[in-house]
Amino acid sequence: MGEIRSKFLEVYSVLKAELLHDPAFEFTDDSRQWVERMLDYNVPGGKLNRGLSVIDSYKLLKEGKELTDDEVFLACALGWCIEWLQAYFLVLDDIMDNSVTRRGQPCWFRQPKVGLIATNDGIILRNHIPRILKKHFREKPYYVDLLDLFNEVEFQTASGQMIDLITTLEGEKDLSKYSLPLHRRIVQYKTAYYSFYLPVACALLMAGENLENHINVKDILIEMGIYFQVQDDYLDCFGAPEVIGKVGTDIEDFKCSWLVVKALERSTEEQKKLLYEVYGKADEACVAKVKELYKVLDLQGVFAEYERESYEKLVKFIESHPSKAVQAVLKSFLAKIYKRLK
Ligand code: DMA
Ligand code: MG
Ligand code: MG
Ligand code: MG
Repeated sequence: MGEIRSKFLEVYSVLKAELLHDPAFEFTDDSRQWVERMLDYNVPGGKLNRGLSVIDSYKLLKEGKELTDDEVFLACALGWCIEWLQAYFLVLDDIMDNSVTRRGQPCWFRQPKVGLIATNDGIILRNHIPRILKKHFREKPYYVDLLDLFNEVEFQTASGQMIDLITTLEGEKDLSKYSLPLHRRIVQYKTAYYSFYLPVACALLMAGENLENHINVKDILIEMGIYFQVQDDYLDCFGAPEVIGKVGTDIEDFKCSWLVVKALERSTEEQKKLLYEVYGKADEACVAKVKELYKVLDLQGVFAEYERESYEKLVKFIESHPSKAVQAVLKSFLAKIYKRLK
């Protein structure tokens, strides 16, 4: 395991121990065990890309200067705040998307004795973030900006989730509303801000920067986040469940996925008619028909082309940035996700 990764995981244990002894709550053995199990189940089991990116980005912004132990700890703590935010969104997303597995194990709400208690666990996860920030950042000059950043990004993500969900309302399912601009709007809000802008924005604040001076960095990261969610949509159908750790539900859920938008664009009238009949049904045969059509329309090829084009565009966009340090941050991000299989 990389040195940063093991340091990062050490900090998880520290933060967890602090939260399990939070003086604002009189824990009983039962309640402490519940929170510990809930955290271990939902927070550290992912790729940790978002969290680790804070440390990577901060290092690159410091242009090779050795970080102090304190700086490493703080960058890790911010990274974990993003992983906590992600855990909160995923616990609730899996309920709303009626998903079965996540990160190679049953979704939290599917655990015996959890069920809809998972909604409150989501709220607990969300509330841990300001507690971590208060404990470790209260005295920092950028504390208010940090709180504001997490609040803004949470709002943007929840708003993206809302538009993702209301397009699938029973009785209002309408494929004719699905288009690239709608898809873009959904994924920009539900994914790009928290997954891409947030880690870099955290690193910039720690480095003493004013976020208002970095609007172009934000624009590049949003484009990268959109590309990342197109990959997620693609993997939902074409990824290997044992690699991505989850079984796709976008077709059953009538999601405005990049794949269905592309399928609509490329279908003949007859193929469209079929899609209108079978898309969004929790029925194996219907799902199989959608997947068959995706194959006939060569969406795998269309995606490969999209992936190549996006990569080239992003590299050009990054290279237009005046700062080499910022370019390095953005390029390291892009390298992590290009052609990802999970
Ligand atoms: C996820 O969208 C967005 C958030 C904010 C969790 P999604 O439902 O496509 O994610 P996943 O495929 O991981 O369930
Ligand atoms: Mg989901
Ligand atoms: Mg979802
Ligand atoms: Mg998905």
